[in-house]
Amino acid sequence: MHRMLTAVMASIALASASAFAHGDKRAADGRKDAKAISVEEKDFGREGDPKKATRTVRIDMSDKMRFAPARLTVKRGETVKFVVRNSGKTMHEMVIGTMPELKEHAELMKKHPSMEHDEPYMAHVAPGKTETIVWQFTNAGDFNFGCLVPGHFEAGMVGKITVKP
Ligand SMILES: [Cu+2]
Repeated sequence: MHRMLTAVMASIALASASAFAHGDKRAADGRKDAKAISVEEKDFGREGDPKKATRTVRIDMSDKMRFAPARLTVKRGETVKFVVRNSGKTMHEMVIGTMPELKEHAELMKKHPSMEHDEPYMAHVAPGKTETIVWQFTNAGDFNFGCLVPGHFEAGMVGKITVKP
């Protein structure tokens, strides 16, 4: 996969982080939407087609280190458009995943705080800004989302998504 090449080169500098080589999906002009929808399948689903989003969920992130709402329930197969707003004064991010993945990733972020990564299941949101994630939940189960800015996850910036069969 050619788009992995830059990530592979970057991971030479971050050899210990190679398991987390994040592909840069942005086009040369920086537009995230210039790329096709990823077909990569995760336990917690896959990138959704914005045209097929059946539901919009607004998530607020604050300097109280909380997501609001922090819990939601979706149906298996549902494509959700998350509109993620940062109402705080520091950087926050929403990263969807399984709890073990998020914990591992949070540890990695502490070691490499400036690590750049961009995947369809994450939104890095500057203060006062709003970003979107479109995600299709293809498996039933309990999943999570967290802010992996160093210290935030540990401070309780974590949420739960229940996917019903
Ligand atoms: Cu945060």
